[in-house]
Amino acid sequence: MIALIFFSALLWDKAQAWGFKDGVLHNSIWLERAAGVYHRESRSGKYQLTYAEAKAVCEYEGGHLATYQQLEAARKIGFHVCAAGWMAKGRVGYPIVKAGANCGFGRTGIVDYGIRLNRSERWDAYCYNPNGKECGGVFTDSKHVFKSPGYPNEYENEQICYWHIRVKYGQRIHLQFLEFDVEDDTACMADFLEIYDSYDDINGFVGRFCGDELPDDIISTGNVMTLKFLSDSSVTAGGFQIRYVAVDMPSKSGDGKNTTSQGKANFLPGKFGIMPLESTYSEDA
Ligand SMILES: [Ca+2]
Repeated sequence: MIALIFFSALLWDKAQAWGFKDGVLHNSIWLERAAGVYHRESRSGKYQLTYAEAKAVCEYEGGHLATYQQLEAARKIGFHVCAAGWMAKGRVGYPIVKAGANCGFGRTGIVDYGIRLNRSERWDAYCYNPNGKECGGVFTDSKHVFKSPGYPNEYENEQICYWHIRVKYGQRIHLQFLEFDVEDDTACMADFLEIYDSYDDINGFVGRFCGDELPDDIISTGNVMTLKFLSDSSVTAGGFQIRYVAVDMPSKSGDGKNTTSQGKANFLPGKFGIMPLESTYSEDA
C-alpha cells in the first residue's frame, strides 16, 4: 500500500493524466484486455461515456461492445475490473474474479446492472476485438514465452499492454527475463514494465522495470500474476522476451537469490528496491 501511494504520488507529479481515485489507479487511456475483451474509459476519466459514445470508442478501434457472454468468457480466464461499463445491447456490468469487500459486493461473476433504459447514463466501456494488436493477453498454459509488441522489432510509442498469467491452483509462476531493453530513465517514468503478484494491477505490486539490465527471476506467491507494459509518446527501444514456467510450490533454483522461499521471506526484486510482498498483497486497496 505504501508502495502504491508512493507511486501514485510520483506519477501524479510527473504526468497529470494519472490519478488515484476510489482505490484504483487510473490513466486516461487505461486499457485491459483478455480473450479479445478489454476495458476502456473516457479520456476525461471514469464513468463519462454514454452508450453511443462507448459504442463509438470500441468501433473506432476496430471492435465493438462486448456481449455479456464475451465478458463472462474473459472473466473465466482472469479478467477482473472494478468499474462498470457498457456492453452490447445497452447492458452495464463488470467482471469480478476475486471477491472483495470494496468491489462486487463480495461476490464473483459479472456484476450485472441489467439493460439500461436510459442510454444517456455514463459508464465505462467493455469492447471486444479479437484481432487487436499483439499486445497483452491471458495465458493459462504451464509455460509460455511472451514478447513486447512487434518484437524483435522495437515496440511502438503509446502502448499499454496487460498480460495475465494464471496457472493451476497450488502452482506458482516462475518468470525469467530472456531479453530486456526498455527506454531508460532514473525512475522509469517514460516506458516501463510493472509486475504484480495478483489478478490485477492494483494489488500485489512487485516492481517496475526499465533500462537494459536484465531483471532477476521472479516467483509468484500464488497462481496468478499480472504484467503491465506502458510506453510514452517518444523514444522506443528493443523490447523484451519473458518466459514463465509453472512450478509446483517452492522453486528448485538453489541459489535462493530473488526467489520466494518456503512462503516465509516473500521478497521480490524491483527497481526501487526490495519490497515485502505480504504487506502490499494483504491490503485490498
Ligand atoms: Ca518511450
